[in-house]
Amino acid sequence: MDVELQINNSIAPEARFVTWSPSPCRIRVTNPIGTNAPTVSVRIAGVSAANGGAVRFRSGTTGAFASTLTLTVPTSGATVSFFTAGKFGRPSIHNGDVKIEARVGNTLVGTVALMVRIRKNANNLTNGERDRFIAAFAKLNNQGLGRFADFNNMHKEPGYFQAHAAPGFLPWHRAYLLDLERELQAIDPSVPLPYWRFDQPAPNIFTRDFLGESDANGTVKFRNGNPLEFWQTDNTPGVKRRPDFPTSQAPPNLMNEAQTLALGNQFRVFRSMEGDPHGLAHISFGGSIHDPPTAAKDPLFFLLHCNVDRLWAKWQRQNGRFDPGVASSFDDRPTSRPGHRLNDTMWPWNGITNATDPTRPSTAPGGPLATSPYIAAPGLQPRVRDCIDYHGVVNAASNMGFNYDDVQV
Ligand SMILES: [Cu+2]
Repeated sequence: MDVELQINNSIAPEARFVTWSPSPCRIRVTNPIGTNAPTVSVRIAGVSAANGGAVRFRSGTTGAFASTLTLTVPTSGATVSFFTAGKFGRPSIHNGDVKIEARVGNTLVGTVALMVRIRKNANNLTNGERDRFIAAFAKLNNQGLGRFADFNNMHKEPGYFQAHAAPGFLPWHRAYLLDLERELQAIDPSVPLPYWRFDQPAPNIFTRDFLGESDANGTVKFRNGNPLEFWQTDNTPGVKRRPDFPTSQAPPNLMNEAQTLALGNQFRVFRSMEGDPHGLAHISFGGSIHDPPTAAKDPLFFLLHCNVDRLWAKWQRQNGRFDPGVASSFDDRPTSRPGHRLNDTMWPWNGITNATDPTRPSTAPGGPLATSPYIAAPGLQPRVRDCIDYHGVVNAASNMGFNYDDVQV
């Protein structure tokens, strides 16, 4: 007998990724030889490699997860649903380091390898995780000729007020990071976006093997062989970044995580974190990351913003702020400019330019938001409201498909 295990209801290898949130899965008998019974009892269990990811299961949309699950599967070939989630605290370190085995009695009847793909602290990555990330990022840049140019252009001056200084700041950057992360994953699906915890020392990030070491002139130096050594934006090679703090330490004077999370339990108060710590993290450097219109020229920008998004995610969990329909989850005002109200679509993914709406920039770089092989949300032209319930707490269909290593669901 053989069974087929479908992760995210798909047989495609590109769909074999899970987070802490439940992924819909299916099992079916593909070869019934060995039984005449109408159904068979199949037990599934996760098998983790050393330091690999770990998974758990449940049969329905509610209830507790367990390390094994017994399913009654028709021998006709009809599918049976179940759910798989990564076990919190046990993310993968590479693709396929956890597998699901299906057994009838003691006989192995099916297996599938997958990854618990989770955004992690960049300071703590394995060398393999680090190197796969910078390789994919450098490829997206392709020495200035790649699709990264769109991401740089999206964050330049004309788009400033689409994304900043208003309530949509956090949702806009959440969509922006996901768009970039999906492009990285199209290059290497084992790559999640890492974050820079700017309130803690992160010496491993500012090295020649990772995001580079700044010399006295603010030129970032990479080790020969680091794929970021060919980084190029706006026809200028290299990265300009001059830390105002010793990179063995955290930047001083910005709010730490506990202070940020204590800002208050209403979004309209919490969003002041756009200034401190977010803005202060940016201006703890000279160079391109200092100013919003040039900040996205520096790969570090995306790790800084990943931490901003993580802080929001942590605050959302702490205060239960996932429901876009509840006022405390967002600061929705009719007077906010377009792109910053709950039901507005966001530029540039909506493709709207000042040809039809004078409040929008003259171009909309990059086109629609990147798709995922198995996640429908937040859609090609996300609205602000599509970026709030990011892992599907209120509505499973809102799951954007990412989680953080230290943010429980
Ligand atoms: Cu920004």
